[in-house]
Order: sequence, then C-alpha cells, then structure tokens
Amino acid sequence: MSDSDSARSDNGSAIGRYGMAAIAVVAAGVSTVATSFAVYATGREFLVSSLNRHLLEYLPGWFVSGVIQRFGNLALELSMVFSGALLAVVFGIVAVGGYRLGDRLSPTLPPVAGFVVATALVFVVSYSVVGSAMAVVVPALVGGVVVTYFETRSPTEIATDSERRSVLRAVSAVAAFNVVAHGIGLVRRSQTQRAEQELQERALRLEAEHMISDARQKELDVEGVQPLVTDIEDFYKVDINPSPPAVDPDSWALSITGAVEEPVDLDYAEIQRFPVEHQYKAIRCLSDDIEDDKLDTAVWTGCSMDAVLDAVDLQGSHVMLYGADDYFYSMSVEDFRSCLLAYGMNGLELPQAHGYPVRLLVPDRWGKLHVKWLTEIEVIDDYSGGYWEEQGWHGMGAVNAVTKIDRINRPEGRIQICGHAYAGARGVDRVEVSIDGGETWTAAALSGQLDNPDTIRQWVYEIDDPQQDEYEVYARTIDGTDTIQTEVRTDPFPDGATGWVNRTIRRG
Ligand SMILES: Nc1nc2c(c(=O)[nH]1)N[C@H]1C(S)=C(S)[C@@H](COP(=O)(O)O)O[C@H]1N2
Ligand SMILES: [Mo]
Repeated sequence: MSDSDSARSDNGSAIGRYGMAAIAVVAAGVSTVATSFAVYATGREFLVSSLNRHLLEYLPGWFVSGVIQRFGNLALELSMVFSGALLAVVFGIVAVGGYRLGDRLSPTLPPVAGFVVATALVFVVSYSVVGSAMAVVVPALVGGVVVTYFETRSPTEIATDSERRSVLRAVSAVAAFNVVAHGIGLVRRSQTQRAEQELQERALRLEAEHMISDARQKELDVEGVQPLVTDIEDFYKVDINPSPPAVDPDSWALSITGAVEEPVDLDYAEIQRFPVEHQYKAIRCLSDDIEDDKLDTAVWTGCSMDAVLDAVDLQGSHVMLYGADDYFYSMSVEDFRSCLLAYGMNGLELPQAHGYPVRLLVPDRWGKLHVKWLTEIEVIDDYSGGYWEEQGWHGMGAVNAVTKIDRINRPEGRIQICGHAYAGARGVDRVEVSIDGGETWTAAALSGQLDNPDTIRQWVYEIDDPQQDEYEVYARTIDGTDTIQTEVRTDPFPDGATGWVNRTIRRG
C-alpha cells in the first residue's frame, strides 16, 4: 500500500499520502483552536489571545504601535485570524507527528499509543502558549481525538469511491464541529462585549438620554455630518490587546496605593455612591490623522476624581494609573483631580470595549490618558511616562485642534461642504473655510456648543452658485483662546497630527 503511483493510475483524483496528511493536519489543528475559542471566547485563556499577547511582547514596539494606532480594531481582528491560522497549522503538525510517533513506538496498540502521544504533545505546546494546564486540556483532547479519527479511519492513500466517501464524511463531521464551535465562540464574545446593561438607576439613564436628545437639538440639519454624540457601536476603539480584558465587577476593586497615609480599596458599589455627574466629552487618539476617524463624543456618567480623593491623604505630586491589561499612564495629581471616573456611557453601563467597569476621562488631554479598565492608582513623586511613551510617542499636554471634512453634498446645484471640529477644552469658537487655496477665509455655520467645550462641533459651508470648475478648499479651526489651528501638516507620530484639511472639489 505504499506505492501511490499504482493508485493514481486507476483513478486520476486519488488522494495521495501527502494529501491525507494535510487533511489530518488541518482538521486536528483547526479543531483544537476552535474548541479553545468555544470555551474561552473572551478570556485570556483563549489560545489565539495568548499568542497575540506573546507576539506583542516580542515584535518591535514601533511596529506594534504603528499597526494598532493605524488600523485600530481592524488590526486586532486581522491579528486574531493570522494567529489562529498559525496555531492551527502548528497544532495540526504536532498532532499528526505525535500520532505517528506513538504508532511507531508501540505498534501493538496503534490507536491508543498514537492518541496519547498526539494529545500529550498538543497539550505541551498549547500549555507553553497559554501557561494554564486547565485551559488547554479540552482543546488538546479534541485535537488528539480528531487526529486519531483521521489516522485510523483512512488508509494512507485513497483511490476507491468508498474510501473517498469515508474521508469526505470525516471531513464533513470535523467541518460541522468547527462551525458549531466557532458559532459558540462568536456568540459568547458578542454577549460579553454588548453594552446593553442599562445604568442601574433609571433616573441616571433618563438624564443621560435627555442629554443625548438635547445634543440632537443642537445639530446642523446636514446629511453625512458626524453627530455631536456618537452611538456606542460607532465610537472608535484603541486597545493594546486583541480582546478587551473581561473584568468581573464583583471581585474588582479600585486600589489607591503608594504614597498615601493609608491604602484604600473602593468596590463598584462604593464608587457609585459618590455624587453622580454626567458630562459630554470627546476623546481623540494621538494617532488620529487629519483624514482619520478617531475622534468621538459621548455622554459619560461617573463621579469626579476630586470627590473620590477627598478623603485620601495623597503624599505625592503624581499618580501612576494601571489598567487590567498591561496599560499604564502617569500624570500630575492636579490633572488627575480634574478627571471624571466614568462607569456609564450614553446612558448604559460602560461597555467592556470602552473600559468596564470604570475608565478615566481627562479634560483637554489625548485619548491615551483616558485609562480603561482602571484597577490601581499609585501615588508617586514624579511624572513617570506611560505605555505609548515607551513606544516613542509624546503628547502629554493639551490635545491639538483639528478640523475634519465629513462629506461633500450637492443639493440643487450648490456645493455643500460639512465636517466637524475639535479643540480640546479651549473649545471651537469658529471654523473658517477657504475655497481659493487659502487666500481668503469665510466663517462656516456651526452647530450649537454642548455644555462642555471639550467636545466636537459640526460645521457646514455652501458654495451657492458654483462658477469655477475646481475649488481648492481648506478648513481650519479657531479655538476659544482665538488661536488659529496650525497650518503646517505633520503626521500623528510622535506629537499628534497638525495642519489644515484640504480638498480639491470639482463643480460637477
Ligand atoms: N487600559 C487601557 N486603557 C486605554 C487604552 C488601552 O489599550 N488600555 N488605549 C488608550 C488609547 S490609545 C485611546 S485613544 C483611548 C481610546 O478609548 P476608546 O477605545 O474608548 O475610544 O483609550 C486609552 N485607554
Ligand atoms: Mo490613542
């Protein structure tokens, strides 16, 4: 049975020895990964999340920061698919190799020895990725079972119709198993990531909803412009990990440690007993380019950090903040006191992706300081950097002013240019538009200002009776201190993007 040429001469579509081995590799590998996904969809124990964490450690910082900041969540999804495929191939090869090794070592006990060695090897390799034996037992067993199924059921070469049918049945069974396992994983992931818990007290929710509808009243009636308050599902996300940490609010506490008279632990219920505040506030990522889309506003519910610190005797000038992931940032106590400690977003509990159970909102600062999944506040003596500073980014000061163009509409022969603008806590005082390449400027119409200037404003400018074939359009923001947004175009790295947005608009 070892000469595959003889089989192929009977039938052109014979599956050779290598084809069978490849099928066994893929089936065993994919099933192992899929099982891990079904069981640990959202946890750190998921094989793919674990591998991604290792990759993040070993890949050069500039590469990782570049990819995450550039592609946001898409980068995370792609890295999951890439790591999943890589692991499937590795586990598949290990399983088939293990089975054949077992087979050779103990030819009298073919399926048992093969199964045991294959399972053990997959277990060892996946343990080295995850670091938890509990978490890899079931996936390794599934890998062992699948490889045994293929290695025993199918001869090394398949030439006859009935042999081919039996392989097809095996492949279908494994495929069906994988579809179900992936389905379970996806459902579990979407369940924990949903934002849907309403804020505990109905009154809190109503107040936030009221603020959202107030914001709607202040909007321009223009098609395609970014809303003043972004829906949770559209709010941008930047996360250093492929999947957000799942924090259990029952065992979670916010610890205040370091240079304090007495360390303090505050649990979820205690945090919610401080006086409640609602706040409109925008967050903008330091990596947000002029043409990019990492700037959104929401209604946040929480308590003032100043109130939380009221009873704490701080003996340092700075704090180091830690997230439940490996994220950290330091800032001055003065900045920190002005923060909101948020547990609600747009009238719902803070979604997992945005920092459940609590995150920080930092007035006038870049998004990176808005630490999510906050677990610890360590009081220290000096400024001591943060996660993105270690990757070469700067930008600890006020967020840069920015003007975005959202859409060009052409109602009834007019040209309507609309967009949104942001200038941190200085607020957007005016947006000016030039349609002659920056020679002359005219004020655009603006949406109302939300209760906090640290939010976006919409703008619209119309060319009523376009005569030219082409317009060289620029837009710029003048902030509340009467400062005109810097003209010089720079990339986001390392200080945040600057410059006027520009479009060449044709009449037709
Ligand atoms: N713990 C933690 N906090 C974090 C991050 C993170 O990866 N982990 N990303 C930061 C960055 S770079 C930005 S721009 C904002 C994004 O917040 P969002 O995802 O809610 O939009 O969160 C910041 N807080
Ligand atoms: Mo960011």
